[in-house]
Amino acid sequence: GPLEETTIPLFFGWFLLSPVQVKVGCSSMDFLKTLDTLEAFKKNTADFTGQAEKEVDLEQYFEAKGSFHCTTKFCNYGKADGATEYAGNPVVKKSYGSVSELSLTALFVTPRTFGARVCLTEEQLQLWPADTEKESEASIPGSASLPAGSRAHITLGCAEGVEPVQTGLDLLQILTLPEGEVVEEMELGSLRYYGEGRWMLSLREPICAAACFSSYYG
Ligand code: 2AM
Repeated sequence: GPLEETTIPLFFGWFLLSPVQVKVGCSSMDFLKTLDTLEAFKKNTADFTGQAEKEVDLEQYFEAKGSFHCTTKFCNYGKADGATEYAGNPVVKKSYGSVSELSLTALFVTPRTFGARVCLTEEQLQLWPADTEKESEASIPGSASLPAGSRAHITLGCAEGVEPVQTGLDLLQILTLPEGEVVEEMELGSLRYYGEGRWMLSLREPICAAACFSSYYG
């Protein structure tokens, strides 16, 4: 009946607990504020504005997309491939409601998205669907060869008109490129440029964020 049909959520993931929502929000805003004042960034704003050396206010450029979380499986209420299997996986059921620490190891910015890379533990990887990185091979050649968990991220913001699904694709794309040159040593870590408006800051100290494994129905 209709009751059973509605039990699969929009997505499963780790949802940051409220105190760390604030911490991650502040650190990421600090990064944006600094990034758009750097000479290296200012020289390369055309990918954001379409105009050479026009100033960009990154804090205005990205819109927040709901509360911070790291999606494990997008289920689309059961319509996505593998959704039913994932929801029924014993590890998923057993872990539901548990809290663990997410390790945020990098922040990245592209003309489309702003995100944090998440480095999953062996235990957290058990909740990561095996073919996640393979699904994007057609649009991002080379992504299928990346280690499982490479796409794990938190969407921190999206440019106008961009859907959050883009953040993971932008991350995978950066990871398939040769490592960019370090353009700036920042207080938070080393900033690299990957061309076409793609920036990644490897954090000196990963941000530890307590998060609850759960799901979102919307
Ligand atoms: P995100 O994980 O990059 O933020 C609801 O739309 C959530 O599901 C968002 O968090 C979004 O992106 C994620 N999402 C939407 N469509 C998706 C897809 N096709 N594959 C993976 N994640 C998706």
